[in-house]
Amino acid sequence: MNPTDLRSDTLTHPTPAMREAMAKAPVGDDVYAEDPTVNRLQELAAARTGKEAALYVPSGAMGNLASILAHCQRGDEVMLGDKSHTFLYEAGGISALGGIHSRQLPNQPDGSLLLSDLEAGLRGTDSHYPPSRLISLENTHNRCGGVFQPPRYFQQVGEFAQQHGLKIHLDGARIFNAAAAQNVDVKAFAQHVDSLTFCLSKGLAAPVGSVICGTREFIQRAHRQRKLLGGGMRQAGILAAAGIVALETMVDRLSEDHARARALAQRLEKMRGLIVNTSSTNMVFVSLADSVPLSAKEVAEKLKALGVLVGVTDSRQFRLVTHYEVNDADVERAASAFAEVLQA
Ligand code: TLP
Repeated sequence: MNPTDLRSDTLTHPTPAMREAMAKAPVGDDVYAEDPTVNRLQELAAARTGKEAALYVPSGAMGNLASILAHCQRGDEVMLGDKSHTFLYEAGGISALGGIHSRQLPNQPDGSLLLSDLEAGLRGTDSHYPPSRLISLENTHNRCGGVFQPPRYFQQVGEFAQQHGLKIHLDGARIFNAAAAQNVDVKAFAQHVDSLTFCLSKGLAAPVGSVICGTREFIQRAHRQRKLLGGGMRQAGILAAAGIVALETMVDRLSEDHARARALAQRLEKMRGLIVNTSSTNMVFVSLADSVPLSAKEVAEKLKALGVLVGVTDSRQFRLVTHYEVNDADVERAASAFAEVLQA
């Protein structure tokens, strides 16, 4: 029996339809922009987000990095959340490779940055300061619990950025989850930002890749950065074909993952020894109560022995992520395994 893998939605495998599309995909050299399948994916992504153009990149981390490098010069400052993926989990790429200074502002429980913090974070023109150039947002917000911010928030930050001559990048790795949770179109977010990256290889189940979307001129600059980072791929249509299937067939089912995350949270919150910290979209963050003598790592080992894999986010906390390969029986299996390990 396959394990129930709740560690991440990145663990999904390509669907049979994706494998078939990959096998049949017409391909060319994408560094020459001659791969018809990559070109089709990029056109589809641009149309979906309401942007002029799009660029296929190997990963979400490269999407964010190439975008931020395309917006900023060395020494420029980006304002971003202290719990943002770019700040915490992208190996410090923006500073290591771009010389870009990061200004970390506190992420609020919904993953947003307060307008008052952005205002206070603005640098003046004094030559002591790095120039404020960019605001980087994240929706859904991973480390804040898979939580989401509404389109209205993006409108407000968009107006603020315009007033102050700043650009906005959105790490929309899971932007389709944010849209599904609020029953809105992704354009509702995209229209207020200068660039966004979304991932095909998370809840949408494609094996590889993310897409950067923005103006044609911005995408040309991001294209140069992708090359600089070694992300220019050749017959990448083999991979992009799965991305097309992901966009065309996997977006509308995301609310199923959200319903299962809710069902799982409801089961877990009734258990002695567990505290559900957050449950939103396809993620549940849950902590061990003080009464539990085991660490999260030890509990995770015991769950593994029962066929349930969970993410350990700190010494007392887990992240559980639902996705295409998690069905109702998996939710039941995960809840029962927690009950057995904690004797709750
Ligand atoms: N997130 C991964 C881990 O790196 C934590 C996960 O399992 O959730 N932005 C956001 C919001 C992400 O959650 C991730 C991946 C990325 C960017 C980076 O994407 P990849 O892994 O494709 O580089």
